[in-house]
This record gives sequence, structure tokens and C-alpha cells, in this order.
Amino acid sequence: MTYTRMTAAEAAQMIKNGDTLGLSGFTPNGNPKAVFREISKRAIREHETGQAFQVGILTGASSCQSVEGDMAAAKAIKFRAPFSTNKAFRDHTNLGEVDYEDMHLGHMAERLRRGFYGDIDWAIIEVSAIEEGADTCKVSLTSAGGIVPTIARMAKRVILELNHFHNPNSRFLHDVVELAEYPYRQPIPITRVAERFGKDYVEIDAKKIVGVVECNIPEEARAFKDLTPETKKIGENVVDFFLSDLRAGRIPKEFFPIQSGVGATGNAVMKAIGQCEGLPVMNVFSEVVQDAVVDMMLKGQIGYASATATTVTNECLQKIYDNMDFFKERLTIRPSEVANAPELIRRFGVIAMNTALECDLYGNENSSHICGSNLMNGIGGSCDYERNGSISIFYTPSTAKGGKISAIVPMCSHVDSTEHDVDIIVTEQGVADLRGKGPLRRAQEVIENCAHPDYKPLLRDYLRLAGRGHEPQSMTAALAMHQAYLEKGDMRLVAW
Ligand code: 0RQ
Repeated sequence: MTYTRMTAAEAAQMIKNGDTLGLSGFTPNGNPKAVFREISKRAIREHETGQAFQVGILTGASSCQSVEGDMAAAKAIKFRAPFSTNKAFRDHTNLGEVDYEDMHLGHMAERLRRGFYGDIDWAIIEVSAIEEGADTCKVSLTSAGGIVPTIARMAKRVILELNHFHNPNSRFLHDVVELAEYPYRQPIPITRVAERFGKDYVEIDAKKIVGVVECNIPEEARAFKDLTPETKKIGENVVDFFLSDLRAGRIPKEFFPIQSGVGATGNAVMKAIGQCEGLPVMNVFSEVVQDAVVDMMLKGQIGYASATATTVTNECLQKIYDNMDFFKERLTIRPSEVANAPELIRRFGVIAMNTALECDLYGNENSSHICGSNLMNGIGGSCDYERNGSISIFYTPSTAKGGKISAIVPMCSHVDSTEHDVDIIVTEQGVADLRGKGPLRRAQEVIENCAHPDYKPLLRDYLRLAGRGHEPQSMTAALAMHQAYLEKGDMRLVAW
């Protein structure tokens, strides 16, 4: 049996205004690209002739430029979940054009199953190989697990994007499974990062497969910014913290698995860990594996990595494909509801490490909204891990925009992880250990260890004027530094 082959333009022509599309991929990797390049062109054509054309886009996490960047620029996204790292998407969302639900990535499959996004009209899934059965089709996923098992089962129709850029044996990296819905869910049956319990392919009802689009398109993942003196120092401070917790016996000699979020700072921290001689071989239990982790695996510094995507550059992905025998024994790509499952994060005692935009004196953290209103990216899976990890770390450079913004503020302008879920804050200035400390000792630790010297006197003054209380805040001054930035362009110009 051979499924219908079609061009990307023919596939795009089948999508209707108002349809909801569920996509493969997690971060810019594993997304269907060929069909989307045509859908965004089509949206522009429809709009030029006065026709409405907007769709809902649901993915495992953020996606690539061809999906959310070009579609946002074409004003063709009606709603979107659960995460984005794209500038065009951010700009159009901040103009109020897109209904975007920024939510925990570990909840996405469950949200779909429980019907919060309505019917899934189409699943568009990037694959590296297809076994074309008459009743059942078996496909091999590429560089991400994401929400594919769920959208493949729920969608009314399926388009497969067979991307020959990927290794046709990519299935060896996957552990495909869909969790049951409440109240029938069973314990997830793994007790070690390296275990698998699913299949290495996704099964799809062959009747739903409308067509196969063949292409050869590299991933659109970006290279990381070079290390800066600040991000390098943050990495070194994280390593010092690990060594001190190891010495104190709070981290066992065999270490806990580590999770590291997206972005330049996260990648720099992993590089610093890679350069440290005093740390044992670690495992990674995370949502993304970035380039630094792959290099550390090849050097033997990381024993096993489990994630929901290889968010790596094309050169790095090629390294994985060229060493498939090595990586299939050491790397597992899982659906996001397993990779980000609180149950597993807690069971393994994962050390969670994510990047904040700002942290406040008491440990609340904001990684998603600038000055309260404007979206940066979203929370991604950070809160899945931070809430449930054995040690919850947030790091950030102590200032942004050439020193005009302090990342340590009296009160966060938006809160993603609360003070109850944050153990450690790290900047290039140092480490604040909030464990076992009440609000006032936390505030002193955060100011003295993490704030930039330009901001320390201001923050000390704030704490004095905030007065008494279990967790003192001044209702008039708590956001005055943010207001100073908005009005005068520099938080240092705050007048309490
Ligand atoms: O903007 O470059 O224009 O100056 O924010 O900073 O240096 O690109 O840092 O790549 O590490 O990203 C939090 C966005 C950091 C990311 C964030 C400005 C700063 C710069 C970004 P410019 P960099 P990174 C998800 C796991 C979500 C939570 C998470 C992120 C730009 O790590 O999206 O990790 N995290 N989830 O100047 C205004 C501030 C600022 C500020 C920095 N306080 N106010 N602007 N910037 N602090 C993993 C998955 O789920 C897949």
C-alpha cells in the first residue's frame, strides 16, 4: 500500500480558515516545515484578496520560524499554545493579535485530551520513515517527541511530512507512549533515567492519513550566542554551588539527574559544568538536550540523557546521527507528558535549572513577562521542573540592557515560579541559598550575594522603607524600579 504523495502546496490548500492544527516538534526541532512554508504563503494570498485565514497552532513547546514566525508575521495565527521563543510571534502577541496560552509543557497532552482546544482538525507530523500499512501506519519521529502520540490519535486527518534530512533510523532514539487520562492513570513504570517502556514508533489509523509530503529540509534551530563573561561566571557559580552541596552531603556522590532550560545562559551553564573536573559523571533528565550536553556525552561526562527534544544545531544533530549506535544506548526522546512528568522529576530527584528574567528579594521569579505586560517567551517546562525538583535553581545575569535593568527587584512584575518553588538564585555576582530561611534572611542573601553593586544600596533602602511584616513590601514602591525604567529608561533612576 502506498499513501498519496502530494506537494506541500497541495497539502496547504486543504487547510481551512479556522482549523486547529496539532504539530510534531518541541522547540524549533522536529516541526513540519515544508507544509508550513506554504500555509504562510497561502495566508498572505488569502489576506490580499480580502479573505479571512487564521488557524490555531498547538505544539509540544516552541516551534520554528517557518511555523510560528512566518505565520505570526502573516497575521495567520488565531490561537497558540503552549510556548514560543520566536521574535515575530512575540511582537504580534504583544500587539494583542494572538490568543496565546502560556502554560506548563507537561500539561499539554492532557489539555488536548480534555478538550480545551476543541477538535484537532489536522495533525501535521514530521517523520523520518513510514511503514505504510492498510489499517495501521507506523511512523518514526525525528528529533522530538512532544505531543505526537496524542495528536496522532485525536486529529481528524493527518498529513505526514517525510523529511529525508533526518536519519531514517531516528526511531532508535524514541520511547513513544501516551499516558491514560484521570482517573485511570497508572504509575509511570520507570525508576531510572535510562529506562524505556514504550514503542519506538507512533501508530496512526491509516484511514486518517490524507497525504505524505516528501522534503529535505534542515532543522531551523539557531546557534547559541557565545559565552559572555557574565554567563561564564554564572556557570562557574553553579558549579561551586554543586561542589559545596556535594561536600555537605546534600547531593549524593552519584549525583542527581540535571535539567537545564533553553537559551544562551542555560547552554553556558552546561558548558561550565563540562569544564569542571571535580564533578562525577551525571545523567540528564530534561526537556531539551542542547549542544553542550551532546558534547559532554561524547566526552563521557554525561552518562545518559532523557529529553523530549534534541534542541541542537544541525551540525550537532548530524553528530548524533553519525554515532547512532552510541546514542541509541545513551539518549531517549520521550513525549513531553513523560519527560516533564512531576512524578518522574520527583522520583529521580532532578536538579532543576532554568533562566529567569528577574527574581525578587523573597525568591519569586519571572521568566516570561517584561515589566509585567510584555511577553518574552513563556514558562515552557521550567515550572514543571522547578516545582518538583530536589533542588530548584534559577540563574540570570544580575543586570540587563547595559545595566539599566536589575534582574534583582523588590517585587517581580509577573510571577512564574513562586518563592515556595525556588531554592537557589545564581547571578554572576554569586549564589543565594534560600533553603531553610525566612523572608528577611532571604532578602539579605539575595541582595548581598546576587544583586549588582549598582543596585545593592537601592535594594537595601527599599527593604528599610518596606517596614515591618512577615514579608515586608511597600505597596507604593514595590514596582517603582520598573516604573523608573518605563519612564526614564533606567532602573537606577528610581526615587523611592
Ligand atoms: O534581550 O538580547 O535584546 O538584550 O532578555 O536574554 O541573553 O538571550 O538570555 O537566551 O538565556 O534567555 C529567560 C528569555 C533568557 C529564556 C529567557 C533581555 C535580555 C535579552 C534574553 P537582548 P538572553 P537567554 C524552557 C524552560 C523561559 C523559562 C525557561 C526563557 C533577552 O531562558 O525563555 O527556561 N526562559 N523554560 O536583555 C527586560 C529583564 C530582562 C530582559 C533579560 N529583567 N527585563 N529584558 N532581558 N532580563 C525549556 C523548554 O521548555 C523547551
